[in-house]
Amino acid sequence: MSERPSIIGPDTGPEAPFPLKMEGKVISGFGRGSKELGIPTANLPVDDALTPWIADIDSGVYFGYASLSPPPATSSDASDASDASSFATYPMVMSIGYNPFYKNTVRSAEVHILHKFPSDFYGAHMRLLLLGFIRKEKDYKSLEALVEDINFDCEVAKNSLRREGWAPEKGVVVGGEVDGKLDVQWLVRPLETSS
Ligand code: ADP
Ligand code: RBF
Ligand code: MG
Repeated sequence: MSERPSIIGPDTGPEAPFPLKMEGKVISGFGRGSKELGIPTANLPVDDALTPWIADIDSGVYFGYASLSPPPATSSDASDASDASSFATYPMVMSIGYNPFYKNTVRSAEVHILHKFPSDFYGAHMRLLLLGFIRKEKDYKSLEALVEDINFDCEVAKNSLRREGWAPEKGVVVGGEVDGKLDVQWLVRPLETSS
């Protein structure tokens, strides 16, 4: 694998055109067994009308934060803010594109959340705050090479997000250690109920 940076962007925080926002309900993907590879990806519908920027950005790998409502229950959850109406926030890596390895004909948006969940969350409302671009999407000679690159993407995201300029205040990100300055209000604001 060719050398690539293990951290993205200046310490001060995200730069234009970021942050970019996207939200929707988690749908079934291509069912290719990403989960069996250890990299489940929560898919969102790609709707150019709701997210006009998506048609204009490069296909490739992005990173940032995802929030989920309702977040799947975890055994250590008793005291945190994960009731049915609130959002929990996690670091994520995301692929936007045609997955040349699989030669898709429609553009997909799929998110691997850097957190181990005890159960699936199809149908949950997911919000995404994209903060940076890691690399363009590639074709691969083998599944192993694809998985190796994705695992490196996860490390890049973790390294990049654990800086003050890229992290919200402590307590907001599940498992987060950094007390940062990033505004993630959009991710956790209450869902608008259609009435
Ligand atoms: P699909 O082809 O339906 O997208 P995947 O094998 O990619 O199937 O699995 C995705 C599903 O796994 C998500 O929709 C979600 O419900 C669940 N899931 C569990 N853990 C994670 C995680 N850490 N990141 C993303 N999705 C996860
Ligand atoms: N698919 C590709 O064909 N090329 C890529 O470069 C690529 N990069 C990805 C990066 C990340 C972080 C993720 C989560 C997925 C990526 N995918 C890519 C999509 C991958 O093919 C898809 O998740 C499969 O379902 C994995 O089996
Ligand atoms: Mg998926």
